[in-house]
Amino acid sequence: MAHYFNEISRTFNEYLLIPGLTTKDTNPGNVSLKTPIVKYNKGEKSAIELNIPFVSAIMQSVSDDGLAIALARNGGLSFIYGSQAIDTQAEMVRRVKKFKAGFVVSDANVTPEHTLADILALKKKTGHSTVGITEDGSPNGKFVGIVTSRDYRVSKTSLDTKVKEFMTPFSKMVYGKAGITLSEANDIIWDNKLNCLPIVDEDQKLQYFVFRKDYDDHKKNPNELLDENKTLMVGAGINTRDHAERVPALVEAGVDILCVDSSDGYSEYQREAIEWVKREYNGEVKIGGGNVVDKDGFMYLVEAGADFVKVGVGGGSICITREQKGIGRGQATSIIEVVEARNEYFEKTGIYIPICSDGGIVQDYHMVLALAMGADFMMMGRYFARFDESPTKKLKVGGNFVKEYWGEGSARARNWQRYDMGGDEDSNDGMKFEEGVDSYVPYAGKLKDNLNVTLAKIKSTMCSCGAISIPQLHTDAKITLVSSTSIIEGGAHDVILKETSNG
Ligand code: RVP
Repeated sequence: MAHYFNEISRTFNEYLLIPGLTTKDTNPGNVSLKTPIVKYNKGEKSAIELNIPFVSAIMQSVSDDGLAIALARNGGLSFIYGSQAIDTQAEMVRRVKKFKAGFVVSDANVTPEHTLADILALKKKTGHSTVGITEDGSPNGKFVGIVTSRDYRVSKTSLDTKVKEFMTPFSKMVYGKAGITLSEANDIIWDNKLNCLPIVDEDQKLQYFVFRKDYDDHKKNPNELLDENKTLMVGAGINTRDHAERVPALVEAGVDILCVDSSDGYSEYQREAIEWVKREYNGEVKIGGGNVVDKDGFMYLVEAGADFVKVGVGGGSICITREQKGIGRGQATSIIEVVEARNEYFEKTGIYIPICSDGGIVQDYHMVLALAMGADFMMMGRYFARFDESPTKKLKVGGNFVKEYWGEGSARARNWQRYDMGGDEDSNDGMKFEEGVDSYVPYAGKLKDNLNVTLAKIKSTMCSCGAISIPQLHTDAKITLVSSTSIIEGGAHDVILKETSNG
């Protein structure tokens, strides 16, 4: 007979937190959101700790190098999407590892043979008025000059004027030599009253720009997630088909942690991939597994050697796996059961396995619920897709700004490896059916601004629960199920809302 689970499969929306004692020390300023991401032994510390409990989803529409840099600068970590060629994924990882605060790789570049019309088009596209002029028009080509808005007057200069006729040529420029520190670069900027200092190597190739406005940029990011060499940390998604080629390229690019990206992680393919990585790198390369939703799946991945386990099937905002295959489980129930298994395993072995809650987070308080239920960090797609830093297009639809957001199981992503069930079907031909949708999400602006509000809410909720750390929340949280009528009570009700209120 089939196994029946006794409890109903529930989502975060069906729970609320009950306040705990808030002491005078339990204030947001004292709250630490540090959290382990890889397994560790009792009494020791996790080899990688996040400064905020967020990772971004392994998705084309979410995690490229741009989002990875923004998130790591704010204390979290991105897993660069694996549904792309090995070399482009490795290149994204490399760009994050090479990122130096205050040193910007020029994203607006043309050759001296381009025209003012090209400069104006580029300015419109990138929003940047400083254009690097290189011999081949590439960001790191031989540097021959610079154009800023002070070099031309649209009303006076003809649009077909060649860049070489109005650019400030290299011979007249103050520049810094590759290898100088940010503070040395800033001294040159101040001494010469510059707005922007190009950094050039010994072959006169353009490396970076340092801008006056970024002078104390790094001081604004006290939470930065850095490795022991002070470079930003970054993760990457892998699949169970080409890991023998992909993993070495990612490791060589400097990746800090991997995660097997699969909609159903309870599989022999996944076990073999994790074992392969552990064997090949003597356990030194960190790798998470998933996704699972019960004890059996969790234990299977732990025994395979996973450094963390990712939980969630079918809860993602763009995910239609439950409708298409009838597979999945409410996110809250999944977390509760897997956490129980993790705690038992810890009791028995003294090894703590961090758990990542993946998908289905809608409200900020869902994040606190996920943590309170025992998750150590959470993976989000929709949340991050809304920001400037996500890789997708910003559009205006029906008078509102939106960003594109599509699932890895949608035809658009063509990520058949994530949904592959093995066998000799010709999966390379593409997926036979979709498990995700192509959608829009409301545009929300800069990652940092939104994150600051979210983190303030999380800290405030934790203080209400009487917890100033995630481990304390794990042990002290009090959680209740809510009835559907009490959900109505939770919103503004029985009042006539004014148009200006955002209720
Ligand atoms: P959400 O944050 O609710 O947008 O969910 C993101 C998660 O959804 C991802 O981390 C992944 O586990 C899952 N996903 C991604 N693509 C798809 C799909 O196409 N079905 N699902």
